[in-house]
Amino acid sequence: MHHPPICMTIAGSDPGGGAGLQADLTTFTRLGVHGATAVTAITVQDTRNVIDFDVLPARRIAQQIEVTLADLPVSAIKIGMLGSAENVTAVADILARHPHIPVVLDPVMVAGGGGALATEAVVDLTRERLLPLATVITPNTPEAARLSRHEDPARWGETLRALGARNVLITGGHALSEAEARQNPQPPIVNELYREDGHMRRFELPRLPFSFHGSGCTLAAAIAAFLARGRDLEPAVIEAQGFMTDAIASGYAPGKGQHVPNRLCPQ
Ligand code: PXL
Repeated sequence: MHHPPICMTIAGSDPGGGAGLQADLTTFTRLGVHGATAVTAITVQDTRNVIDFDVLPARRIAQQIEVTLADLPVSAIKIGMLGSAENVTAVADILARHPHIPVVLDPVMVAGGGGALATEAVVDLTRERLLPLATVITPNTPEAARLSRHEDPARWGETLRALGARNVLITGGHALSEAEARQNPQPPIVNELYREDGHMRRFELPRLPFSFHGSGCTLAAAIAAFLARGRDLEPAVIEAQGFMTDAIASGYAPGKGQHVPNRLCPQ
């Protein structure tokens, strides 16, 4: 029987529905892709900040992924919060056995409101084990600095590619200095795609004067959805950025804190 393309997200839960696997599933659905999930962590947070979280045991996460991959023809995998070093290892071991499935890795370190979602050990193992398995990684600028261990932003992209990520999309949504933030209108968001052919392509997206929760998850999930629909990497990135621009432009604050991208936006 015919069915939509299938994406799997390996991610943590955000009860407010703004980020994490809830963001991934709404993005998949909006983009016409069936969403499968492996839950890695249960966070307790509101639209302002993370209050607490529990991480599931690595064995339970591995089971969710393995049972699903044995049953469903998953066309792309998106990875978000993994929560523990053991989980990074377990996920890397499984991905290494499925080299034909494209992987979009969002190296989640902090929540939109600033709360830590990854330990130093998680960052180190992500660097060593997951980067070499990723079709594309989507770090924001603080994540790119931490993963590459480079102070010079001009070196982040190529360093991350040298560590094994096939393509690197460094997102500039977090990059405003205080002086830039005072400018009116605000400077655009600049994303840089370091491609596997060694070339870099720069994209400018409009910036809105709000702090967003779930934008990194949404972009990475949209790239995975377009890959599952059969796009090559660069067209998938371009279409995902177009979707993000619409979602951000019609974003809203569902609670008392940050805005979320409007993933229900018409396309
Ligand atoms: O956007 C990063 C992120 C990923 N995963 C979970 C989150 C967040 C941000 O808040 O809550 C579960």
